[in-house]
Amino acid sequence: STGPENHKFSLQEVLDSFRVCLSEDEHVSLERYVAGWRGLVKFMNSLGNVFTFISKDAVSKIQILVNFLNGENGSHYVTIQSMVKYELENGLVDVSKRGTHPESGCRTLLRLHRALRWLELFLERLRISKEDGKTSVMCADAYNESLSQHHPWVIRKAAGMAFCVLPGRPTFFEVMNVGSTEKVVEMLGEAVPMISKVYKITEDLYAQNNLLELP
Ligand code: 1PZ
Repeated sequence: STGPENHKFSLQEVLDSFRVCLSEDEHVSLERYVAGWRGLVKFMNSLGNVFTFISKDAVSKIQILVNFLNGENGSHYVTIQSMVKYELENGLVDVSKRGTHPESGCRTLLRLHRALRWLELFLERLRISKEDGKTSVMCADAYNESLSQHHPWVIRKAAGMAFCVLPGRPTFFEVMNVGSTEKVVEMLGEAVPMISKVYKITEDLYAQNNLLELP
């Protein structure tokens, strides 16, 4: 394969995963969604060790989904839509409180889905930021507007501390390995609407099935 793991890392390819995970009829490929998350984790790790407590959680959620994909019922996990249908029809989801299925595909993906909203908001702030923009502030604002609402106090505190040590905008853009600032801005201009679309499709699917508050 020519995935991002085989040569110099570029955030462009990672964000491309979120474009190619959508089929024409708006089904979301779970394998490609997960591949996108793998790349994001890799990117986050390249920012420094302080982010490992965040990436560890993402990695364990990615692994849960990969296990379903590679498991004997993998054929039901081809798209997010088929996963939801299969798990609900077979009573594989703890719907109101944690019980016999604490690690369903549906609840696991919901955590990544909520984080995807943070990513969308953060990347959009980054895109429109000026040269002296503070990544830590953009990151915190995006977080407070989205993911933080689903986190207890202790996690919010720890996340806030991690944001403070985020590298500045120039380093951040460099680590993306996309090219000049203009290139990064252009790339983000294409990537953010795709992420937004994947987010919206998943959100609608979860809303229709009453899955937005899964424990
Ligand atoms: C580039 C800077 C990275 C900032 C990332 C901003 C998000 C901060 C999130 C802090 C997560 C802390 C660790 C664990 C949290 C879990 O409790 C929750 C809920 O899962 P549960 O406990 O119910 O099983 N996990 C999440 O909310 C998923 C968090 C995934 C974070 C992925 C960040 C992706 C970063 C991409 C970098 C460009």
